[in-house]
Amino acid sequence: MKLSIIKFVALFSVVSVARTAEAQIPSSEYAARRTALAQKLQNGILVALGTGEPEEDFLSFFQNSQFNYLTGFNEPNAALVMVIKDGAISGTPMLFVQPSDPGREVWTGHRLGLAGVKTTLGFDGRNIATLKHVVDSLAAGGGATTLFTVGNFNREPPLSRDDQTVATLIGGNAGLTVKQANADVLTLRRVKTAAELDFIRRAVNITVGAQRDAMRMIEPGMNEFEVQSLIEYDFRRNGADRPSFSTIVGSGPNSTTLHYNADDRFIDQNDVIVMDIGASYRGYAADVTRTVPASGKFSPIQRDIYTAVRAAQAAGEQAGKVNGAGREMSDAANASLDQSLSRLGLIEQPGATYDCDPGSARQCAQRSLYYMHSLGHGIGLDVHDPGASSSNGTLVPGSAFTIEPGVYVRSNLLEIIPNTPKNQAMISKIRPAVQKYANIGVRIEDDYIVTPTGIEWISRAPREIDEVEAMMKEKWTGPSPRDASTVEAYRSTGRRVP
Ligand SMILES: [Mn+2]
Repeated sequence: MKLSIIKFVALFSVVSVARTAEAQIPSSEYAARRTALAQKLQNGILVALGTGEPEEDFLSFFQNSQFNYLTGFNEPNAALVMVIKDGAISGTPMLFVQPSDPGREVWTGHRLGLAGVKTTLGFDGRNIATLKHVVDSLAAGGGATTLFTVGNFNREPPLSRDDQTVATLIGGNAGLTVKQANADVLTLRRVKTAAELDFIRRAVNITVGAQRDAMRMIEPGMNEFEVQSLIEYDFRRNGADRPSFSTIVGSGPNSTTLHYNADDRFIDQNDVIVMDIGASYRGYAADVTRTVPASGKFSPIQRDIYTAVRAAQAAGEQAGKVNGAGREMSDAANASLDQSLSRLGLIEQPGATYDCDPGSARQCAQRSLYYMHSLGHGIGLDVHDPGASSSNGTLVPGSAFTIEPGVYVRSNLLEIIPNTPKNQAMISKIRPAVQKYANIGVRIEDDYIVTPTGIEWISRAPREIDEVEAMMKEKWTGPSPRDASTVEAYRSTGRRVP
């Protein structure tokens, strides 16, 4: 079913309603971000492109993170233009937007329009239809030779929508050189402000609540989708915009697939279930994983793997220091995992390697047969956000990141390893353990922020074995009651802009 959009302009009188939209983050903070960007770019014209209208009807619009970071503006088909001279913004930044159109707004919702952009966000509001014309005159009049661009660009064909827009903008402006400024914006996004950290904390708290509810509800015979739906219900009713990535509820063999998200298998009594989930709150992402036994009690073999992963996570946590190297956390987690995997017979010994290509040219850690991702990543506007993490960078205050070791024993592991003499020798030793632990996948993922005085664990869902089992024993009486403080927090941070 598709509705066609009909213009109703003639039927509706134009009434301008005063709006009291507050920015979720103060306008002054957005202005400071633009000032910092101007300082990096020094001289030129900056054009940052917002996300277009979704091509299919009925899909929700979400502004891209780069444009959101610079403007806080949440309507489609917008562009930010600012002239930068000697590291400072010259004049008022211009925000090119879709003009008010009451007939169209009947279908797609309220637009701030040119005047609203000025009063609400402090930009010089312009009609998006005039973008090319204005860039032409800036290029001709101001003597700028560089057009800095922020948007979604492909390095090679097919050209993206934003590539095409930039091609149009430089058409006829032979003196203008295009330079992408995406990396400069990403650099600014590495360190989060207090307001950003507050939203990350809320996203994480909502996600922790969903983990607790899921632990209470799970029982064998349920489908993964029943668990997924409870989690996403908890997200939205507590004010989350949406899941910050596809909800992963993977039971049994699915627990060993890293990005499994079909979420449609019936859960067996002997399964573990990986729940890798995150709410997005006012644009900011959480990312928290728990792994639980369907039976409510970890079996001895499930306990073996779980204990190994939890020990690696604890080792990573302990190695983290304010202003230290993220890499040290990874190294500590790897060393811990090597000890555990060796003890369980899953690798030959700590530090052991295998031939990871058939020509035996490349050696990989045997650990990576079971743990093939990095220890963590930054979180922020994107679930994989720029910034220091437990894998790399320097853990400066304002960093927000995950620590998420895992061990995944795939049942066909030994069949997909290159067939070389060295690997055959390894396989003969590890085969019994691989068969013993087949189809057990465990990931434990928590979120942290770096303050001036320490690294704070902010995702306090049950995670020790006894805590998880105790939570699963709680009698399930339905979703957690409505949390008035969460709803109030949503109200007090203002509605999204617009
Ligand atoms: Mn993650």
